[in-house]
Amino acid sequence: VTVPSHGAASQRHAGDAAAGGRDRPSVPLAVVAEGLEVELVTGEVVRYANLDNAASTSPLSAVADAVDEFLPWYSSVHRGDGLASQVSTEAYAAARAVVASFVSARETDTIVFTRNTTDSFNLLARALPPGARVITFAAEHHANLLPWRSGAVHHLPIPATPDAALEMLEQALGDGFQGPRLVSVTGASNATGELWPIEALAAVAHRHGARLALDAAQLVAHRPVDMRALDVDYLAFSGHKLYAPYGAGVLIGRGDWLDTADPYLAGGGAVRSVSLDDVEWVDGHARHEAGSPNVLGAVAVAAACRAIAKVGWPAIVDHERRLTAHLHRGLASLDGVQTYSMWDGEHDRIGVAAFNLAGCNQRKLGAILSAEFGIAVRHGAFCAHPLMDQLAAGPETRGGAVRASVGVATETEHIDRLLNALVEIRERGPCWTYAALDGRVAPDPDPRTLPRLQALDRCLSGAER
Ligand code: ALA
Repeated sequence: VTVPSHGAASQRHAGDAAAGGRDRPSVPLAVVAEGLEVELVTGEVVRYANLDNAASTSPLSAVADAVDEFLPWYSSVHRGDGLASQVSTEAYAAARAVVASFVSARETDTIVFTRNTTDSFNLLARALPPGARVITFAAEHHANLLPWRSGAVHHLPIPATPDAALEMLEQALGDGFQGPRLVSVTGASNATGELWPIEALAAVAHRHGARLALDAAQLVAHRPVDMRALDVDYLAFSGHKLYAPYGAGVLIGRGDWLDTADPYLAGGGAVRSVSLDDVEWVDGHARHEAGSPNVLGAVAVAAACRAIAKVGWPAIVDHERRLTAHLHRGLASLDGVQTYSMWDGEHDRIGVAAFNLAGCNQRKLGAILSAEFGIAVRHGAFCAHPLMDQLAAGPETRGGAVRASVGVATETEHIDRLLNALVEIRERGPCWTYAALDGRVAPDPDPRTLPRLQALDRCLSGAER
């Protein structure tokens, strides 16, 4: 085993000084994971460079504080006579109102707390009227592809430009079908970060009498989402990508289909009356939220919405645009690095970049970045197999890539570290040995010790399966 000496790369990435080198995030939104340090295979300890925000985010400190303060008062919602139950019931209702205001939902919209975006789309798929047709694009995340397959779904090909998306939709909706139709599309690609023309797509959908559902899983933490201005009929997102990873997501939208559908979950809380052979279901959000709700998750989502609204979008968008430009410019300047986009030319995007490094498969590259540089990325097809099969086709990449993604806590230094790491790996390969292990690539040997988390250890140590 050779010991890496990472300062020795012959060619440092040129962007360091210009971009300001190591800095603090310019957005005053602290995350709980700030200052996290990780061990490298060399034994060196470095600050963790989390470039995997598109998958999941650390909670904002404001979110964790709100949840911690609430915990002693946690109790049943709508089910108890105790004071804590009242506090919980009010917190749950207030969380719904905060979320509604954060995305400018209409007064009449139903707001259902779900588990995540996937859950939200499964609920909406189950609430489609009989005979409804769904139209979506092949570029979608699996959460916005698979739930629709229980009915009639038409997949439009990946458009060559945003305008082509509008033309394709126009054509698809002009087929004379008279029944209910839903167009379901992402706001920002989780693989490339590119922003879809949602307002224009909604206008096309509505002109043809169809509705539009927006998958805002990737968008909602990075750009303002205004349901009224965009004129979208449904909106789905996840708390865990919005700095509120406590198990709640949201589906917001028009109540008629939701009130007519069978409850997503059958059980207590969703009913007005029950006899042994009959049941009367309630309308509104409660119809689809049977069982004790995830009030902690809902409070967390609301706390994240409030914290973001307080800081304001300009600071967040400016910070992320600057980092996104630095990331993409840096990757484009590196020989041997191929990045992926659906559309040619300059398009606005959130801070996501998918790329491959020639000569190093993506599984191994992800492992090296973690083990030798303390950088967290995701590799693979990002639950967007049809998209990545097209973008990263070829025997070497086989529909996969490495993805770096930024958030409010990302620093220029994290991106510089990634760019420098790619130069080093390209020039001299890994400095450690790696082996396939349980379907992934891992350092072999792996001398890193996992952190001792005492409370967690007390609950989990000794567990065997
Ligand atoms: N949808 C998440 C991602 O893109 C998990 O990584």
